[in-house]
Amino acid sequence: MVILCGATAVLLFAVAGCELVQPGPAADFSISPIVIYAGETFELDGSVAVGSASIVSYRWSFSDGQTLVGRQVNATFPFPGTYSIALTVEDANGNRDSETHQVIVYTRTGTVILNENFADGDLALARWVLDPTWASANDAQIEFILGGPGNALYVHSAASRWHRRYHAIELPPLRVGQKAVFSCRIMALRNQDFHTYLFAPARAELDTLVGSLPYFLFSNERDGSYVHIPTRLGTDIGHLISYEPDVYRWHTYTFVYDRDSFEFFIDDVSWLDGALDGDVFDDSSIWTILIGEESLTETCNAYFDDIRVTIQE
Ligand SMILES: [Ca+2]
Repeated sequence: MVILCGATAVLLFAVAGCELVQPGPAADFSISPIVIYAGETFELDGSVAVGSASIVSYRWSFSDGQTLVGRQVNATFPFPGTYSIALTVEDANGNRDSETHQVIVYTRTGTVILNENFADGDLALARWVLDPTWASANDAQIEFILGGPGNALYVHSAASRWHRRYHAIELPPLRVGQKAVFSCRIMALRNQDFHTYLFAPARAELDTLVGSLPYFLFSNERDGSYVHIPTRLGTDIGHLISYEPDVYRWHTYTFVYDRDSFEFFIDDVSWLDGALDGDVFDDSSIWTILIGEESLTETCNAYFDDIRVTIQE
């Protein structure tokens, strides 16, 4: 106790008795432009750092590992996401201060996140991974269709079970006004009993619906097409739409999502819209596009092609 009091007294004496003691620097900086896009240059300006002694060094570090030196610097984040930018300044007396700002790096409108047309044949099967909980490995293949879309993914579950394939993508953060557009061309060869096919454009996890987005399901066992809307608890509610897919004809299924709502189209005709449950698009983690088919007979089949994810206004 005595030692602590003495140290405090010495410190107070030193500060009070030295009129030349100067406050250290206070780091701060500006970022322009305010909205930052992946791959595009923005400027960092540390001129707003102040202190009574001149500042001799400006060091920048980004949460993706980039480092820069200089009062004014140009920088680029190659990928969309949420990052931190830290500036550390040091003055002529060796005093330092740091300031950190969070930035969201967006994707330019019009950017194609995914464009899968299965053009490279069987190599595409490696990208579209079999869901091992549902089917055997031989229940899908790539087929070439003359006069049509060329290669397409042919899904033909030959037993009363699902065959599903999936592909992981990372959705970027959406700026206000931007939407994520998922579309897929599907052709059904439905000419017998029980047949179901699925287009689930963004599922949070493969084995649960929790946190997933609305998806499309056709089931002629239950008389029609449904848009299913998952709830926060992981169940979902099917909304019957009156669309009846005809056989041997391609149709384009499109989901448009913004941060608060969705709309579902078939061949550019709007069938259903609604609110999204929660703020699912605030999470830019990995999402799963899931496609699949289930039938009792070999003659119920589905083809998938031209799966696209784009960012639109
Ligand atoms: Ca194709």
